[in-house]
Amino acid sequence: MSVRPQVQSAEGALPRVALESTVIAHGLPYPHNLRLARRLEAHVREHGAEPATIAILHGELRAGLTDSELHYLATATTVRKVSRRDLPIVVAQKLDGATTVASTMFIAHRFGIEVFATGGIGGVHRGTVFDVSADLPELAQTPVTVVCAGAKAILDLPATLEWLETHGVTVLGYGTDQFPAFYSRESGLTVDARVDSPAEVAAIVRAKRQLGMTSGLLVCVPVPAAAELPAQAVEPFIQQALSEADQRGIRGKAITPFLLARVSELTGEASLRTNLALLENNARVAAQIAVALTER
Ligand code: PSU
Ligand code: MN
Repeated sequence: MSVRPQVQSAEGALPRVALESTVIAHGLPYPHNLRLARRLEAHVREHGAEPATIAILHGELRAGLTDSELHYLATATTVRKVSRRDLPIVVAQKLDGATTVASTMFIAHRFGIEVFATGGIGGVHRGTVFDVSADLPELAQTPVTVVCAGAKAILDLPATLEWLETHGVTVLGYGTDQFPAFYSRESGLTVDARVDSPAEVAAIVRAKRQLGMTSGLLVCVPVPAAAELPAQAVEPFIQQALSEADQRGIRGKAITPFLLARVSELTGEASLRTNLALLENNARVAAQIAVALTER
């Protein structure tokens, strides 16, 4: 395991925010992905926290990457998408891996990082094939606060919320009563509580800790209104992407990157702009929460 010096010296002092790398290597096209990776780190710093982009390089768990390592993740085609089940393989075989929400949470927790910003979490997929993202059971078992824009709209959102409820994951709406739908601010589904400040989130994290609960916490931040895509506008494109994935037999870990890329093409990159805007916004909120957690 290895931590960059600035991240290391921040231990116990500077609040830290973990960032994932699957969105860089598999979620967004070059050069948007590299620009985004750099911007997320800058937003976290501007808000008083230290960013720690998580990845696995030559089998080593890493928290905090150099700019050339970010560049490598954004351009290499040999970087594997690593979820929890892939971790022992990439470590033993000394491979390079980009981490999903699940494996980023796992590694962040190993490094003592409590707050993590992402775009949209994985969840229960639509359709008849049984596919539930490893992000959900990770939220049920790893005590990291995940700041997201809800679950990706390509998923079955009601089923995803039901799964989280069953497994005891607290779902907060940040400035909203609704579970946001990634590209859109509203889904018609409700969260467990609305919070309106980083301090309110920090109080809930502390209460969870005092109760001895070892689950994660989901903080759902709606995409900024100016970048929102109305649900009715994106839904036909999601439907089309889903049926193309079905026809082409795309399954397993390839399905999420395929759907995100296809929806981006079909919306003339409008969904790409929305995806970037929500990621940047989540990094800012996550940094504010990390700072609030260090204040007593
Ligand atoms: N959110 C984004 N872009 C992404 C992802 C999330 O805006 O690329 C990634 C995350 O890493 C998430 C993963 O953990 O998609 C989910 O993949 P799967 O459905 O295969 O578990
Ligand atoms: Mn899956």
